Amino acid sequence: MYGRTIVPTGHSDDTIVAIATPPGEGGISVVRLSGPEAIPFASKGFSGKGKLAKARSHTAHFGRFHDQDGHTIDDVVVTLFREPRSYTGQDVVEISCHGGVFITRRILEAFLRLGVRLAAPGEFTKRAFLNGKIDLSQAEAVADLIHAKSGRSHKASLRQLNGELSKRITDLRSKLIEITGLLELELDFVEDGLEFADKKKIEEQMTGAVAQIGGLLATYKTGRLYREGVKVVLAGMPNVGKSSLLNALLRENRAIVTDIPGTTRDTIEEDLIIQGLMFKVVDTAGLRETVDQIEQEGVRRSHDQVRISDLLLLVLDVSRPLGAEELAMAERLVRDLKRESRPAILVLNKIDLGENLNGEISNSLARIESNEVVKVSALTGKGIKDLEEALFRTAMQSGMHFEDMSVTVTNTRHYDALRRARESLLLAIESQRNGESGEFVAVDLRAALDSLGEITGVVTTDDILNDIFSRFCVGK
Ligand SMILES: Nc1nc2c(ncn2[C@@H]2O[C@H](COP(=O)(O)OP(=O)(O)OP(=O)(O)O)[C@@H](O)[C@H]2O)c(=O)[nH]1
Ligand SMILES: [Mg+2]
Repeated sequence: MYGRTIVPTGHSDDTIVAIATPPGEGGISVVRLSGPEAIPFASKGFSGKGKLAKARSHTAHFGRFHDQDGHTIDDVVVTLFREPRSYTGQDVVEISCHGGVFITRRILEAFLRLGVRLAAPGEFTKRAFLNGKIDLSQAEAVADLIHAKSGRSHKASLRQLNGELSKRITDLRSKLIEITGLLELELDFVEDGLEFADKKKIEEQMTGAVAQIGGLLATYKTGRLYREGVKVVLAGMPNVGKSSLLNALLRENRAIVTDIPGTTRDTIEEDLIIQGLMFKVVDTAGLRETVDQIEQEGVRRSHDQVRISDLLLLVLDVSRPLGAEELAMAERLVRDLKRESRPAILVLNKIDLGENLNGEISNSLARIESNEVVKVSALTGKGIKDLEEALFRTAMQSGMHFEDMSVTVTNTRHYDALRRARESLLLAIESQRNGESGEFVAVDLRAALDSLGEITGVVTTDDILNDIFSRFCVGK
C-alpha cells in the first residue's frame, strides 16, 4: 500500500559465487555460493562420504574439492543451507578451505568455469533483501557492522541489524497509513457529506509522528559520532608540540616532529579508540602569520579543521613565557567554539621542562573557558592517560553518546529520508489546520509515507539499491 515499489531488475535467480573472506593468508577461507543451482554446482567439485544433493539443510560435510579435470585442490568442509532458511533465502553452500589466495582462487575459478556467475559487491545481502529476509536498513547495518571500528559503533549497527530502527519506521508508517486511509475514504463520499475522520485526532496523530521523527533525527549527531568518530583537532602555535601529542596518543611516530616551528604543513588524521569510543585525531599546522605559501595554505586548513571539529585540543607550551598574542588567539578560538556549544580542552604541554606560568599568565589562562585543563609532557608521556580520560569525559558530557538509546540513526540516507518525511508531515498539518481539502492533506501524507518507506525499502528504486549495495565488499 502506498509504495511505488519498483522491483529491481537484474537476475536474482541465477547462481552466484564469491570468495567471502578477505584476501591473504589465514587459517580458513570461505567460498560462498547462492542460488537455485548452488548445491548441484558444489556437488560437481566435491567428493565426500555422502551426497550433497541428498544432504539436509544446516549440515556440514568433510571431503575433497577438485577441479573439472579431477585435480584435487584442497580438503574442505562444505556447509549447506537450503532455501528459505539461509542468509539469502536461497540455497547457500559455503566451502571452507585452507586459507590462502591460491587455493581460494582455484576453487573460485573451478566454479566460474562451470558457468557460475561471479557475485557483484553486496549481492548476497541484496538477495537477502529481495527475498524478504531483511529490510533495507538492516542490509545497510550489515555493511556498517563490517566497517565498525569501535565497540560503540558496533553496538549501534547491531541494534539496527536487529531491526530496531525498522520497527520504529514500520510503526510510524502504519499509523500514517491508517489516517491516510480514513482521509481518502472520506474523499470518496465527499458528495454525501459523510465524515469518517475526527479532524482533531488526525492532527494530533500527525503532530505525534513529527515529534517521533524529530527524536530519531536528534540521534543522528550521536549516530554519526559512533560511526565516524569524534573529530578532535589539535591546534595551537607552531612548535608547542601538537604533532608530538598526536604521536604520544597513538603511541607511534606518525607525524614528523622537529624543533623547527612550522614543521607540520598538511593536516594528518588518525583513528584513536578510548574506552570503546572512536576519536578521529587531527594534527594541524601551527597557527601563525607566515609568508611561506605552503605554510599559509596549511594554516588555512588548520582553521578549516577547527571549524568542523567536534572537540578542540588547544595546545600551549608552558615551558616558556606565553605571549599576549598567543593567549588572545587561544581565548578567541575557544570562545568561538563555545558559541556553538562545542567543547575544548586546554593542554599545557612540556611540563617536563618546568612550568613558566607567572601570575599574570595564570590569570589569562583562567579566562579561557575550556572544559578541562590537562598538564602533559608529550616527550615523557606524563599526563597522557589524564588527557585520554579528559577526552572521553568531555565527549560523554557533551552528549556525544547516549548509552541507553535503543535506536540511533547513523546513516545519512536514513537521516535525509526522515527529514523529508518530517517536511511533508508539516505541510500536511498546515493544510489540515487551514481547513483545506482532505485531498491536499493526503498528498503530503503519502509523500511522507514514501520517504519513510525508503528507509526500510518498502519503497525503493534501482538507483537506491545499486548505490547501497555497491558499497559492500564482494562475497557479502
Ligand atoms: N621537552 C619537551 N619537548 C617537547 C615536548 N613536546 C614536544 N617537544 C619538542 O618540541 C618541538 C616541536 O614539537 P612538534 O611536535 O613538532 O610541535 P608542533 O606543534 O607540531 O609544531 P608545528 O608542526 O611546527 O606547528 C620538538 O623539538 C619536540 O621534540 C615535551 O613535552 N617536552
Ligand atoms: Mg607539527
